[in-house]
Amino acid sequence: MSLLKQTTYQSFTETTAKELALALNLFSDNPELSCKEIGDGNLNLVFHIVDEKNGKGVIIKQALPYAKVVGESWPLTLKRAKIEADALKIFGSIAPNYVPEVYYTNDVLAVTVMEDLSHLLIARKGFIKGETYPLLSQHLGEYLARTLFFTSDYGLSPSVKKEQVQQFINPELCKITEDLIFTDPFYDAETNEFEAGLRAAVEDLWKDGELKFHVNVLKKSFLTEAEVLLHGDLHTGSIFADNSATKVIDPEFAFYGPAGFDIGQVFANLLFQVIVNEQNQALFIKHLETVWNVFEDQFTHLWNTENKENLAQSSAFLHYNLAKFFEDALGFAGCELIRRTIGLAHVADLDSIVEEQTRLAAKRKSLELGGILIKQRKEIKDLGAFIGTVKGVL
Ligand code: SR1
Ligand code: MG
Repeated sequence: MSLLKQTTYQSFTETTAKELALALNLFSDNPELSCKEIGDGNLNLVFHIVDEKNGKGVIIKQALPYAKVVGESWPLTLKRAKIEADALKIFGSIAPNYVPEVYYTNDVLAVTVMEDLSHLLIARKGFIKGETYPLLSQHLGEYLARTLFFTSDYGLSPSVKKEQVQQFINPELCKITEDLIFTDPFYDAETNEFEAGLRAAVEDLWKDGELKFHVNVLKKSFLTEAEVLLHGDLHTGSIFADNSATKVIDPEFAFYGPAGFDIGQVFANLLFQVIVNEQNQALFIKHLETVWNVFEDQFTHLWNTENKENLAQSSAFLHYNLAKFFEDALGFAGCELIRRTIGLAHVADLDSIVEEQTRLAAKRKSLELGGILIKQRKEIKDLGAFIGTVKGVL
């Protein structure tokens, strides 16, 4: 039976991925297709299919019924493939420059076929190789402003927004975040993973009642505040880039949540480079500033020109929202810094540092900065204070 008509799920091999690409007629006549599984994320299979005749390629992404990073003992819903495809379509219509084009989706096979981005590199990998991607923060600021405004109650009508809230109910993937970002790193959970040299710092964190109070407040916001459609996993492993282009991929964690969450994940993952990349530290601090400045400018513009809610068009209410997003983003960034250092699913920015004392020092800074951002987010009122706080830890 043609793969296109299949009524049950089967996980793909390089051969079946190629069969699907052929059945979809995505290539010219008699293509000579090659296929390679290139997925290096935590959850999915990713096939890169190329017509060797002309170099044209597509990506086929397939969700596995379990979390690849742990194995079959951690079952995971295939529905995430539909969430991801739907989110790519919505984000693509709002911020087309920054989202890959979707060619085909199949909910039974949990498959999305999309634009080949293999001319770009995953930003985290590029950073570790020494790239700095000068336009990345401008692009991310614009992506954030457009996606967070146009999916809010103010960019959509409240009734359309409520339909989207329903469409993006994503309990299993949200539970991963609730556990791995907001819960497990703050007690002696089995999922945690850290080296012996960090134990004292980690135990201090587990004993810090004030920190745990603030993490509870942030977790409550994540659980309850349906402000905007979030990407939900916007770290630098979810971004393809080169010196002129930026594409945001992998929104399988998408759901309606607090706007500061996506901004905070971008902050935290740039902060890892601020911490580890002494040579380019000033450039990554500039990236942090640019993300927020561009986001604030463009969100303000959209608020003033595209707002569906007349009463909301007040500068005081706009500034109330921006201040809330900023405060939340600092807190969420703090949680991301801590979880990527001692929880499940680390970042190569830290783990690839070969020299042990240098690596441990970077990880301690990440934990310290994370704790400060969580506890002092209300006092860190603006970008200048944020950067001052970061520099105080370096
Ligand atoms: C079991 S999933 C672990 C992590 O991988 C994803 O990319 C998310 O960041 C998640 O927290
Ligand atoms: Mg991902």
